[in-house]
Amino acid sequence: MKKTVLLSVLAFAVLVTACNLKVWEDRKGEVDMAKVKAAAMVTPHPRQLAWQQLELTAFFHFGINTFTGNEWGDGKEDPKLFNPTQLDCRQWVKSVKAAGFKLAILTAKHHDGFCLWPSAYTDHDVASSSYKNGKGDIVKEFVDACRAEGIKIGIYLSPWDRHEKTYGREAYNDYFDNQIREIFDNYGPDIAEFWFDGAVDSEIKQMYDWNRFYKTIREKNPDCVIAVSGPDVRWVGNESGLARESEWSVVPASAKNQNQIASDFEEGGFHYTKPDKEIQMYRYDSASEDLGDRVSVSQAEKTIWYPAECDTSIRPGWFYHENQDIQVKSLAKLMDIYYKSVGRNSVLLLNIPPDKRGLLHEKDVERLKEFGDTIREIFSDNKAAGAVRTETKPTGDNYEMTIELDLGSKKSFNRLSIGENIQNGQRVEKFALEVWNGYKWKEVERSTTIGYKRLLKFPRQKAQKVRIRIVQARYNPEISSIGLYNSSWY
Ligand code: FUL
Repeated sequence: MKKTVLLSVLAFAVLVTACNLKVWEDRKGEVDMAKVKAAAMVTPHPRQLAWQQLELTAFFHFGINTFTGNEWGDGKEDPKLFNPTQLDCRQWVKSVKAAGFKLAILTAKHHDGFCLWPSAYTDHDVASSSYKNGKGDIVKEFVDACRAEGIKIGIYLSPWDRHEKTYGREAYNDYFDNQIREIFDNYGPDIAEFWFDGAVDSEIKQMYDWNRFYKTIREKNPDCVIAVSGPDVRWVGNESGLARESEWSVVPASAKNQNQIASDFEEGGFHYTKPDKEIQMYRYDSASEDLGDRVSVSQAEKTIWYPAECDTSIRPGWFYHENQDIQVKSLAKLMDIYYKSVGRNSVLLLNIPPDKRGLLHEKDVERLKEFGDTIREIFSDNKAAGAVRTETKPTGDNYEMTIELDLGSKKSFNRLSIGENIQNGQRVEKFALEVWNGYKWKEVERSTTIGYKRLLKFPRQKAQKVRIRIVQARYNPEISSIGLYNSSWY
């Protein structure tokens, strides 16, 4: 009996060690150190930095689908169906604000082409609906609510339009560009994020004039980030809200415009970096696990700052469906998503779909509150606040260094929050958390990238001295923040 227990303990220890070692395993492939170092020098544009610092952003999928029960409308819906009875955008915005969200994005036009504002360019809009006898304007109510609550404004416009007759022709580029202008002129200019969905499932092929749309947005508000099918913010590659174990904000330039042609948009001029065919060779799929690693930046002609956004819905669907009221994600699930998105160098974009009344459902509101309260509770008491910090100079080809914290007295903690000064780039590739157990340093956890923020969960430790050991970096590491927290549940 004793032997079995001993063997199981041993097997478990071997397994844990093996898993730990795997974290630092390098992908096989050619590495060009000059390119790796060059990637460490790539820095964010101020608008990208401001966006990264938001951490939590909200998505509101609301439209004709809310009333038909569809996820993708075909554009043939009767606009009269759109009729929220108790619309209150203030309630949406207040709920997400209370949970710590800093920006909210509204689906002003989804694939069905139905516009939530009275557009001068189509009749397939709120002006043809029953809502306020066609006198309503959801986009206006939404931006007013955001401004009143001090929440940044985001607008989603689907390039794929299943209603608009010009779709598939050059004239559609005029239509779409006009709508972007209309949004900025009527509801801007303080739109902080513009979201161009990459989804399309159509026989009709539209050649989008992306550079024209980007130029319009830059003209209207240079501080606005353009996301997904845009040059500033990258879709993480899944709709589960999960970033990669190693999430790089510096990636090959060919990762841009993942779903479209690989045109390269730059301030002051646009050009095609390579013919499409060649790009395919080094083209990284948006879901590729290796995006941004040493091998991938070594193959890249050029690397760019293109940080990841993790989108997911609090329910199975993006739009509200009554039968999903019992499928609102659990607090545990949301917290797991938080650690694997915000805690992995990404921004979380969480969708909470307003219902037919035009309100966030009570269940979702309650879950949002729990989510916000839990994050606040865990991360409000930093055990490393006021710690004495000493660090060694980076040495060798791997820029190894240690940062030691003396907490003043023994403290208990089981969460680490660590951040790099990304204004100067993202550099750390491998690091470990260690604690002084009285006679030697004990390794608690190994991890890879840090970037803007990395959160680690590990068994509770009690120690006065804590050390971050940077094992491998692309250039001199600059660790700007270290927090230690003690969480009872999540
Ligand atoms: C996808 C769309 O097809 C979904 O309906 C949803 O809007 C999601 C955020 O993006 O591409």
